[in-house]
Amino acid sequence: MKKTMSTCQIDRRTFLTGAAALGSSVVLHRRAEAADGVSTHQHLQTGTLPVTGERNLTLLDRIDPKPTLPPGEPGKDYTPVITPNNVSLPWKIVDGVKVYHLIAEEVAHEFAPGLKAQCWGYNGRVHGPTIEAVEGDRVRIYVTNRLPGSTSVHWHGLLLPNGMDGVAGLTQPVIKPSETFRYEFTLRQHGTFMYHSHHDEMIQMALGTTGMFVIHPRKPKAERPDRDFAFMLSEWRIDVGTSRPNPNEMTNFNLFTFNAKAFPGTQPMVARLGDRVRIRIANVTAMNHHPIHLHGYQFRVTETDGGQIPASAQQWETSVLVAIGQSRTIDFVADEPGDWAMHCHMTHHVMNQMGDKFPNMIGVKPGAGDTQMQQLLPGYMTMGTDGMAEHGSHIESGHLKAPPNSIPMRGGLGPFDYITMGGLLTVLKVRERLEREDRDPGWYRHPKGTVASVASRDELRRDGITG
Ligand SMILES: [Cu+2]
Repeated sequence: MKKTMSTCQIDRRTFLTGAAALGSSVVLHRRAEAADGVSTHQHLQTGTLPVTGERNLTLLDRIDPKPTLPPGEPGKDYTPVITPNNVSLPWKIVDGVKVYHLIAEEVAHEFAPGLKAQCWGYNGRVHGPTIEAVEGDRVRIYVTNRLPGSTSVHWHGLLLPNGMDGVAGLTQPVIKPSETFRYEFTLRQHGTFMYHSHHDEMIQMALGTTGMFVIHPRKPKAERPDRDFAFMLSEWRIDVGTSRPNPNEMTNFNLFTFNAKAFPGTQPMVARLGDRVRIRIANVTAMNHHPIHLHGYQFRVTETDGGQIPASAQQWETSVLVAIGQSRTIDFVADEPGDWAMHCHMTHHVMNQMGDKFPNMIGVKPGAGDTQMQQLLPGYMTMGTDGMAEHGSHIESGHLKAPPNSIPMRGGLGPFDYITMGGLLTVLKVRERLEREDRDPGWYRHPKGTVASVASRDELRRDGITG
């Protein structure tokens, strides 16, 4: 037991009322181990600290338990998470405590090539870097406010002392511009969580002040994943030609993002054939739930933000609905090579900067109208009569010019044709061999005969297909 005590814990003894109180925290740990033969962290995870009958336990022990294990180490205690298009927040250990520093500030952010906006984020990023730690770690997070207005940070889903919850006005004063606050608590659970501003929420969150908080289990029940990806879903209103998200928007969002990137700005997930893959998805959009669909695989939904789902209750799915304020974690083995789309299944959420204030052109026959219009407006072209698929490809080919600081309503060039999805679309790239683990391997090269293509006359005749 002594070996696992951190310096920090020793320091914190001074806060306790005496040896009896210290003893009780040790007993607490041992009891938990003895009770079910598993480990303390599972009790901690559910928040059901086995305190019944512990007369010597102080209130401070209960609301702010001290760490009984050394800080978790990447590689040894967990497989570090990959946040596509983002990074994990660096930390250092001071007296057994993991120390982080978040700086809330204005950030010039690119959503996809061609579209930049002045957002609010942390440490030069939108969203903020992923905070990554291990169950049982004690974390100390400094938050410096370089925004023009006051702010605070809430640790969404975390079990912690009330005064560390970050709700400005309710559990703490606001963090004024140029002030730095200290948050400190012991992580009593594992799973996928978030952090976000909890002051002037509608404005600040709409501008990007959110991030992910991943806590790895101290002793995982299941095998560790080989690839562990984390995504935060967001939605924005950025009118064409403007350069700041409009936080007043209530319903008509026109940009939907994975880690604040819209396709084709999304960095793909890369995995080796046979890898155990975990994908964590968190949603702090303002108004929408997102059913995220992965092609080519069935996966198990293994965690909610309430912790691991017992194996007997895990469902096999092909889409997972992530409601606002929730996180969901899915696990599967990447046993099918290829480029597999992962996207929100709400079709308007795979659009970029789409307006809805135009007439329905489906089936309209312009006839000589285009030629007449071109006399007044050179280059005029009626669009949308057979759908909107051509919009992006017209821009790509130079037939249409995108307005300044905007991206096509849909997609980007794929290996075969123009991909008519933007927004909440990314790609899982599974390969037999990877030259570089962290590099996009390019488009998948399909084995001969495995790509859908125009049917030949012989094939049609052979199978009796006419018309
Ligand atoms: Cu969606």
